[in-house]
Amino acid sequence: MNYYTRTILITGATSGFGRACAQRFAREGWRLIIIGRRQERLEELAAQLAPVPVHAVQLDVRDRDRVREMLHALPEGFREIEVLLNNAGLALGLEGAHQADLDDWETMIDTNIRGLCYLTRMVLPAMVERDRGHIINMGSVAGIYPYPGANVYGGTKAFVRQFSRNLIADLVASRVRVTNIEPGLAESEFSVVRFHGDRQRAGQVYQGTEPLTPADIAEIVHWVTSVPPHVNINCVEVMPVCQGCAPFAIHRRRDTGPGGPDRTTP
Ligand code: NDP
Ligand code: 8X3
Repeated sequence: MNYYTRTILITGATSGFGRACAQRFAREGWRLIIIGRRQERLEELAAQLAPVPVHAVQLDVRDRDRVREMLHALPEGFREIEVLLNNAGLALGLEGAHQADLDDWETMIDTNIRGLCYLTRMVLPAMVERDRGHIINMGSVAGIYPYPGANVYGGTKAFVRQFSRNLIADLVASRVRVTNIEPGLAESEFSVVRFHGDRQRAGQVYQGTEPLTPADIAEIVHWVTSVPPHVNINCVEVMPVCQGCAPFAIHRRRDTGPGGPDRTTP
């Protein structure tokens, strides 16, 4: 137990994994910087966590200048960030690549990749200087395994996976740790966001399953920070027991005989 001597910055703390992580680290006596776009959620969480020291900042991680300003304006007691949890992120849509909304693609790239890079690049120098720190990125099984409709979302998480490994390579001479957490099916607001607010469709994703919970993920995030300082957990891939990996998909055309309707002849 440390009594408010260590600071964690959590992006996307207004819901799901981020909020559960804030609650988990608060229980362990960490100081918290919590970030999200929904101000009322931030206030609600800060009130719930009192008397834990919380610095709440309404911020869109896609806004590079505001990320910089936020870090420069950190109040006394919150300036030494020991853990950066790059959790803010989203999937939008499940359409095939030929039908997907290009604006959705841009939002995912800007949030899951650019936002994560801004925070990492701006927080990292002080960690290297202190020779102490931990970057924890929220990847996904979608960054490892393909599935229909994951197109750009899976691509952003594959970026997070390789970026995390490359950070480990860059930081090998320092005591700064890097971990990529790669969860599978987990119930949060994730699917409501993915389906643009369609709660019924989102509910169907979890119907008849026992998905991971945000508390499960928070437990893992806390665990990777609690191993001895010379140990780096590179990545954690985690699924609920009810999830597995699909076989390769093979599409068989109905009529493949000579001259059949699906046969392409010049
Ligand atoms: P939620 O939708 O419950 O939470 C997402 C969080 O990200 C919210 O706090 C939201 O806050 C924040 N966020 C989104 N966009 C921005 C932005 N531009 N700036 C700042 N904050 C932002 O989903 P989860 O908790 O499930 O997702 C958290 C992470 O985990 C994501 O990166 C997701 O891809 C990943 N993940 C989720 C899985 C799942 O099945 N649930 C599985 C694997 C990975 P606000 O709207 O207030 O800004
Ligand atoms: C979220 C998990 O399988 O819905 O990253 O893509 S999945």
